[in-house]
Amino acid sequence: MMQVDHPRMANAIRALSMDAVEKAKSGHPGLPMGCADLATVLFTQFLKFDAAKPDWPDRDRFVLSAGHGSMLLYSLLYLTGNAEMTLDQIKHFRQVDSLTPGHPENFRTKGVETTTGPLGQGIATSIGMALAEKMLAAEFGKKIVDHHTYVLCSDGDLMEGVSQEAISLAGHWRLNKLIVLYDSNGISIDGPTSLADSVDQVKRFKSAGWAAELIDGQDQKAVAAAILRAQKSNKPSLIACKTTIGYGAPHKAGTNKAHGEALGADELKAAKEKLGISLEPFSVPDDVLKAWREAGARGAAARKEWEQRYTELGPRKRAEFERRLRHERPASLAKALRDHKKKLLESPLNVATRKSSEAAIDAIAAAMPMEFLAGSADLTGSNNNKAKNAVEFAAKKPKGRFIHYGVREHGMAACMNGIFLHGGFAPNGATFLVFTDYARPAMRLAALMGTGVVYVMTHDSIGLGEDGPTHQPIEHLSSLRAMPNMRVFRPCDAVETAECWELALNRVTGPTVLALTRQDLPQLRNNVPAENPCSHGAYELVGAQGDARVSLFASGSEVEVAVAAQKQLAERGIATRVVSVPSLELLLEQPEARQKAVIGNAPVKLAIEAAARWGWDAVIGHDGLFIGMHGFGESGPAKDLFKHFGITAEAAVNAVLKRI
Ligand SMILES: Cc1ncc(C[n+]2csc(CCOP(=O)(O)OP(=O)(O)O)c2C)c(N)n1
Repeated sequence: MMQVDHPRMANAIRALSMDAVEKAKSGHPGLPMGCADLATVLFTQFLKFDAAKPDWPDRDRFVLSAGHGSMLLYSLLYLTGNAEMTLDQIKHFRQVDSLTPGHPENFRTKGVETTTGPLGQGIATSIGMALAEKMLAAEFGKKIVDHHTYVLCSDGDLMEGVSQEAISLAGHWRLNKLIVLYDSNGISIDGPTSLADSVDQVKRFKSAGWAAELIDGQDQKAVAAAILRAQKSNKPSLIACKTTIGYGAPHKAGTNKAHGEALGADELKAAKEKLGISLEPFSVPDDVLKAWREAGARGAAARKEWEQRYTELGPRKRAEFERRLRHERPASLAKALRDHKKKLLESPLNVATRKSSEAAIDAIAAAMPMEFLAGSADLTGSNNNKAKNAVEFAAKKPKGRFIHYGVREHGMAACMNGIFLHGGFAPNGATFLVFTDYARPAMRLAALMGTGVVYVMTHDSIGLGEDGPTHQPIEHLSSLRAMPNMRVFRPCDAVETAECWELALNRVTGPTVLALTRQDLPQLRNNVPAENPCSHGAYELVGAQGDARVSLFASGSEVEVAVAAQKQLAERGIATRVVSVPSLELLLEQPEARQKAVIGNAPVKLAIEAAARWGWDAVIGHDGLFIGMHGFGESGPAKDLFKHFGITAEAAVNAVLKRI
């Protein structure tokens, strides 16, 4: 490899980052300038990757958790020779349609492993990647799966609460191939971090079971030595790197002025002069670029050796490995669910949908035992998402496929993103629906990135009863339905639950919430059509005799209420139909003709859902009738609560009679 001074290599990152931010008149030069040294060491000496094949399965993962420092990553992609990351892209930093958006987006830019920007998410997602590596290595062998997950995080990442959840899990699981470089520059937006923080991060990580040390992050030899130590550790490693934000900027370095705005022409010029960089914008000396390109090709040999070993794996194992990485479901899944649904028709299950879900999971896990990766945030017995035969995962049991996440909903959701992005597994995680609030930032990133994860969210309404209003979700269904690319299913019985599970698992371009009841429900469906009716969001469950004067719409547990109301209205000679709406937003995504056909034109439209009305007007109209919740719930037995809040068949009948 050709020899170019380390400072000149690092300065190429600084130059591109300063220039790109200056041209965009927006961005964050401070982090790339401060971290250029440690990133140069990592990318030229340690990171196993081949710039020509950024998706090589056994590459090391690099997560820039401090996504605001995106120019660091874009500079590295360009310098190492990522084909799509041209200098032109760097010049279009933060512009519409560029591959260089403000914060790194994995679905836009090859070589970006995950979307970061909301601080804390990157480090939390990375534990899922490291976990998936550990599990997949145990299954397919170290010859095929053997890579590190490196993270670069900032002060802000470590201030965010989700980092604690992630750190605790990584330590407990002994994810020793997870190596976090912490850009400890002591500066955040408001000023020195001492304004709001006095945590000893090394002690913090050590207490969570990590190897942790503090080094000079501007000293290339110290960084290299620390990474070497980390690679040998039997614990996850924190390398706290003391750095100077905006390193090289004569007046702004070491201050919050270097954090999040262009340096300005004078400071930029002075910084370049001080660092010995050409004043010509976006220029990288030929020998420096060549050395960087060599670093980018450094992993090609390792990649080719891996390909050889991979060939030796044999066609069956290879096909399985590839199918798993593609997130393609095994053919046996469809059959398993078909058989399960047939069984339901023969012997109906009149149980809570969380229990129906458990029955579906048993069928699913039998069809995909190694990739169906469930877990719960300490509510396993309530969420019912542990398959009968599932083995619990532990640091020393990497083939276990049920994860006890502890009381860490946010960490769980972020971890699931990392597992999915790594590839090889279909992760699902469980808690109470109301606690999606605790997981929401990671759920939003899942929707944005399009990770096909499943949230098993039980206790989905006042139907959970005695735990009261703190535990009873009201606005959650509406708010999750409002999130782009989030699918929400609220099945009404055991058959719909199986159908929704099937749709959830086959949805690999975005996340799915399964909202499930605590209370028992009758099985309403006695047919299983070839085309999954839930796939259109809604369908007519009970038809009217003659032209319908009333359409009743309901989801989940309230479909039972609607069916009872329909019977009473029909007895009074009022032609009424019932539409089951397992997914309101999916119904609203259907072509107009189908929506019209399902919604129908009965003069009276009534929706019943034990939750907020938001969203239902699109079906029932502004003047439609709604029976549901208008405020928080209350503690009491479920049956009493439905009466108390007027969510009953009688109330529905009365509302219709008043209107008709
Ligand atoms: C969850 C979240 N809250 C707030 C922000 C806005 N923000 C961006 S960077 C930053 C803090 C910057 O400090 P630090 O993490 O130390 O980065 P550095 O200044 O060293 O680049 C904040 C608050 C964010 N991106 N994410």
